[in-house]
Amino acid sequence: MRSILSIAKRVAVSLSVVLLVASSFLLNAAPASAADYTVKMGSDKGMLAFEPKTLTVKPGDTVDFVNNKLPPHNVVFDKSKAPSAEVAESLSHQQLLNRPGEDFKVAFTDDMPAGTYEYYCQPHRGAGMVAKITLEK
Ligand SMILES: [Cu+2]
Repeated sequence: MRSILSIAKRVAVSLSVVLLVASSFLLNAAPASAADYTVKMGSDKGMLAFEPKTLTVKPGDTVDFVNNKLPPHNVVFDKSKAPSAEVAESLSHQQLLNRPGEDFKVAFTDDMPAGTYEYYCQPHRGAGMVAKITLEK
């Protein structure tokens, strides 16, 4: 004969399993939190390059462009190499950064079309200081 206690234990165990499964579904359904990326202007090794050269972001993410080596640098998004010329314009930072450590942040938002946005540094474009950011949805 089973005691009421052992039945109560079995009910409690199966209930907690149900709760665990349900909560893991909830966690999976929750949106990933926004990420902050850093792009160095001028590589650590002293090359005229953005580091990293390619980056994939999602809406809500922020990219911090930090002046590193061989300034001055700026960031100009190429209107002809972007899903939207308007967005390329709004992401650009024409003003030159002169001091190492200076930075500016760019936010990618849900109202921007997905795709690859190419950008360059105006003074060093000819030297190959070009890179791209892909907005993925
Ligand atoms: Cu530059």
